[in-house]
Amino acid sequence: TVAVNGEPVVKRLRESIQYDSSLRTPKEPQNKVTVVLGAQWGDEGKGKVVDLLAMDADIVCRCQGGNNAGHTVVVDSVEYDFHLLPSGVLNKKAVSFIGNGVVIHLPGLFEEAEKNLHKGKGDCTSVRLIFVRLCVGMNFDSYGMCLFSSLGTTKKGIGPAYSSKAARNGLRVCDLVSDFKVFEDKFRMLAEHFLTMYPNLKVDIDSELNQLKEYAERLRPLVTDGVYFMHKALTGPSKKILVEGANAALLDIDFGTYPFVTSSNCTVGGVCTGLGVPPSHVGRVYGVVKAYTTRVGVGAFPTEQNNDVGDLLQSKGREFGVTTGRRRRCGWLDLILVRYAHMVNGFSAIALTKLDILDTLPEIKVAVAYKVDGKPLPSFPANMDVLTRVSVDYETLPGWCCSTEAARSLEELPQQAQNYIRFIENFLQVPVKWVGVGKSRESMIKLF
Ligand code: 2SA
Ligand code: GDP
Ligand code: MG
Repeated sequence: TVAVNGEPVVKRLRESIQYDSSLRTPKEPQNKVTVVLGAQWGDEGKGKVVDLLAMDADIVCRCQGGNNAGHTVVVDSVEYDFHLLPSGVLNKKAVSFIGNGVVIHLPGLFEEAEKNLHKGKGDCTSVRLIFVRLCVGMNFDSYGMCLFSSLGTTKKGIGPAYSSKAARNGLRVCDLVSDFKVFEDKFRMLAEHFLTMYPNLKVDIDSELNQLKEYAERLRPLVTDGVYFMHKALTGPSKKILVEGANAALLDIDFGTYPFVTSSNCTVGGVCTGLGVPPSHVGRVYGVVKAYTTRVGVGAFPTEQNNDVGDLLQSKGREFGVTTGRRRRCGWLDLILVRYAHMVNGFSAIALTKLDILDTLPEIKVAVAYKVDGKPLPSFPANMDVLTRVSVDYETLPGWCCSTEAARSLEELPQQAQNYIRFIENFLQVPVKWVGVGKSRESMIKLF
């Protein structure tokens, strides 16, 4: 023991430590986050569901992905498309928070904020917080997409940005808003690395740095340490916190149709790692399911319809990529795939969107089993060769052949449409909480 002022330190400390019995009493976590996730291959209508839930939210967060995402919100006939900003940004009272799991393209972020500001209703002054551990996607990252282009990516540099993060030479917002000289050195090293990998790449390093210096100034007042921010929000007075997933379960880097996936975890685990939120604070997890299936990009798609049905879904559903304008591939609802997404995410309930797009079909098919070589598959295959070879067993349900667009309650939907909803609920053993019958906020029927 060391003596300080003649007293033994160890003894003095021991005497002053109290036994806190309350620590042993289990406590309910205070605030929980509500999560909205895509349950298929993306573009299920997450933006619309988030906008709806964000109307009384205090904080709206993005936890993964980047500006590959394209989330549409329609309010008073004005259409907004969000790529990096959370779709809840239209609620001026809510703070928008972009978490560390996101890869951020700074020119894209500022352009998006300005574009929406000019649209009239979109007021992006509520975008106040950006996590300091967030990775910055560089302009030259998109060049690296030549590596990934056979996967049908959005060419937004998502793969290279996450690759740099994993390779530990990524640049983060905390670097950008700190000593710019240190950032500059790191930036030059990363640029050299890309120039070595891609000798044809042209990078004007000095002009990139000048631009980044400007962004650093604009960004600084928006930046905070997200772990402390989220902790305070979760443990302080009651707050409604919403998390908007980007992309979807089948595009998840671990659980999706690898390698035809994106580079982040789009399932519920991405909420914890992408925001610094402990699992005990994850509350309701809503899965967004389109009433049929779409996929943009390359990869197996067992229920794809390369026929009149696929064309009808594509044209009536206006299935074009929000970020790239690519035509989306279309097919029947695949409940094997959605059930798999539910296994990973544990959905509390489902938002079933775009039911109105099925209005004119006399018969509607739903995938209920996969077979390979005539034998039923017990699970959703991890191997893409197997997924390409599956034959699909369908349940055929009668269509309703009338418009559902004006319906605002379950009872106002035709009986066949109600049966379609019940069939999905019963198969998945998850309740359907909302049904979408149009693009606008109002055309979302709440079932309970
Ligand atoms: P990336 O760019 O590396 O993330 O691409 C990898 C795969 O992930 C798919 N992906 C998407 N799928 C659906 N929607 C997305 N967002 C945009 C939209 C897409 C667009 O809302 O429409 O505009 O094309 C999205 N982002 C990534 C991608 O198609 C690859 O299969
Ligand atoms: P996200 O990426 O999941 O947010 O979805 P996208 O915005 O990429 O694509 C969904 C598209 O469907 C958008 O154009 C939405 O406006 C539209 N949409 C969403 N819900 C419905 C619905 O219930 N009915 C119709 N007709 N369109 C919808
Ligand atoms: Mg989308």
